Amino acid sequence: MAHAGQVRHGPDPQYTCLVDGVLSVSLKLWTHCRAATMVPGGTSAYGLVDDAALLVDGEALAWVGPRSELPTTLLDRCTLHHDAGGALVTPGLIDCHTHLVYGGDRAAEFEMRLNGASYEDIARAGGGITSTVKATREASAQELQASSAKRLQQLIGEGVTTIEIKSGYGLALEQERKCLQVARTLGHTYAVDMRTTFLGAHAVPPEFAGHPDAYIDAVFQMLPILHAEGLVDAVDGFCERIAFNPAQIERVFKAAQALGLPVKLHAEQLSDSGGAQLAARFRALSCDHLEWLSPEGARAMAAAGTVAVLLPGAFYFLRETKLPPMDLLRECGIPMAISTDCNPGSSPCTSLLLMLNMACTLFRFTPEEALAGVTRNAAAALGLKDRGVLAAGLRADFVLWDFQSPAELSYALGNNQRLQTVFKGQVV
Ligand code: DI6
Ligand code: FE
Repeated sequence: MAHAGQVRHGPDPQYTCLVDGVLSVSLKLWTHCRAATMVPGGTSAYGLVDDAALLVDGEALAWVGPRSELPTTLLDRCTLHHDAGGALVTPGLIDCHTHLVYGGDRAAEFEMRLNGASYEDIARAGGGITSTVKATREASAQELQASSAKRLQQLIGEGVTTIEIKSGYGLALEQERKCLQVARTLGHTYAVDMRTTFLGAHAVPPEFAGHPDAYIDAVFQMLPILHAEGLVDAVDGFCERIAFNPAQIERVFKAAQALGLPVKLHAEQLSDSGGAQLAARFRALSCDHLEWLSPEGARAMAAAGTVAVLLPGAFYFLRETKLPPMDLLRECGIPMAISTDCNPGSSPCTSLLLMLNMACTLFRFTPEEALAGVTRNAAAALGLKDRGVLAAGLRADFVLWDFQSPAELSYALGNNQRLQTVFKGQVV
């Protein structure tokens, strides 16, 4: 049984020292742990370091490696020494694809379906994505903030230190702004780094019913305004028969490109519409879902360095049967990430740990691939180079777990054994 968080104070908490030329007021040390650094290419799986030491300088890792190799010059300069009690340490988890800010829920719709109602019955009763758009529009920013905070806290409770939240349930300028502002505020309120993605091209709102191109015109106008307000880190779209076609998405991507914003795409979830090739042409950070990805789409993604984000929660919840082409993704060397897709319609899920398990059981990820999927590759899916592995110079975001081996993170179904989270060098 690990007992993390025991703190031993050094000789002088104000001790000042120099690491790599940077003057620091305090260095913090974690020892008595196994570190799954997730640094690729090493000899050990998971970049595992037994009996590791992690040295934190401010918000960054200053040194990571075997404790026996920690230079005594650095050891002498530590002001705080945390005994990790034999814990497993991983990078902070990254949930790289969520629609976490929304109003209402769709539990009644779920129940109706299980009582025999058809999709049309539900649509006639005002259900589906339209009902979430209505509930989101009706909710005040404060109400959205409160309901979204509960979901966010569940993810943070599982060691999530970076999260992406998409808009896409407002579908009008002031409503999309409200949702993105709520996401930004959540990021300032909780110990988590927030990335916001504009998903104006998620669905055609009721006032544009039958006129998707006119709605894309509106999206085209919203994007620069929201970007100028500092609310947009990336741009996403839903390329699907039931949403927008590649030509419509291309217009949105061109608008993003003109602003220097990176793009991502919900692609090939329910059919192969060539979204992956389109996204690759725009050097997309990621293509997400991908159950119907073709070999041509995969090759285009590989050439563009686009990450595949796989979403086992949506696959499970929609009772899909077409598996993403895992062997093709591996053969093409495409980095694979995993995320909750937290949304009220297709994946009402606030457990990234459950997604690790489902990625293994449903999609046949190895546990090592799964952990890379919520750390190193999830960082790449967000275009972030400063996190996702434990290495000197990167952000000091890491999690202590009461586990022996990293495979337990995927194996321990519904069993969250998080002991401690360190976010930007601070225990939270
Ligand atoms: N793909 C999905 O599965 C969700 N959005 C998307 O682009 C569904 C969203 C919903 O039903 O509310
Ligand atoms: Fe999604």
